[in-house]
Amino acid sequence: MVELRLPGGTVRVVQGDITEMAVDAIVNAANAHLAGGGGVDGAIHWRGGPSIMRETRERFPQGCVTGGAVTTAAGELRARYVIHAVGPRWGVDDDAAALLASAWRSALAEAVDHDCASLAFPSLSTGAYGFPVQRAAAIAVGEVADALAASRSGKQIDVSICTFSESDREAYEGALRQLEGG
Ligand code: AR6
Repeated sequence: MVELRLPGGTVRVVQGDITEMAVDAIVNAANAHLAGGGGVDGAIHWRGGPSIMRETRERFPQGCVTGGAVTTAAGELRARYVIHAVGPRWGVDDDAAALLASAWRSALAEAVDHDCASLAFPSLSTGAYGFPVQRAAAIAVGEVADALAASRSGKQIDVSICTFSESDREAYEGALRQLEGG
C-alpha cells in the first residue's frame, strides 16, 4: 500500500468498494442535480438506503455546482456522512482540470467542517464523466497534499483514495510516489 504522511495527516491509495469503508465520511461522485445515477453514486444510494436521497432532496433541492460539494448523513452505510462532490464532465465543462481540483478541495473542506478524522474518496470524474485517470490522479493527490499541509486545526486527517480497478489504483499510486519524490 502506498501511503504518504504529511504534517496534517495521511493520504493512501486502496482498491475496493468504497461503500464498505469504515471511515467518518465517504465522498460520492455525484452530478449537479444530485439526482443519483450509476457508478459509485448508484452503489452509495443502493447500499445506504433511501434516507440519503430524501435528505439531499430536502436540503439541496437546487443541486450543487460543478466543483462543489454538499454533505448528508450516510443512512445504512458504515460511514457517518456522505459528501456529494460534483466533478466536471470531460469534453463538456470548460476548465475541467480547475473544476476537478475544486471538487476535491470542496469535499476536503466539507470533511473538516464536519469534524471528520477519516474520509475516503473515489476516483472523481474518471468513470461516466470521462476525465483521463492519470491527469485526474495528479490533480487529486496534489489537492489532498495541499489541504493536509495547510491544515491549521492541529487535527490529523486520514484520507484514503479508494479505486475500483487495479489500473486506477496504479495511476493514483504513481501520482502519490511522484509527489513524495518531488
Ligand atoms: N467503490 C469505489 N469506486 C467505484 C465504485 C465503488 N463501489 N463504483 C464505481 N467506482 P463514476 P464520475 C469507480 O462513473 O465519472 C453517476 O451516474 C468507477 O470505476 O461513478 O464522476 C453520477 O450520478 C470510477 O473509477 O463517477 C454522475 O452522473 C469512479 O468510481 C456521474 O456518474 C468514478 O466513476 C459521475 O461520473
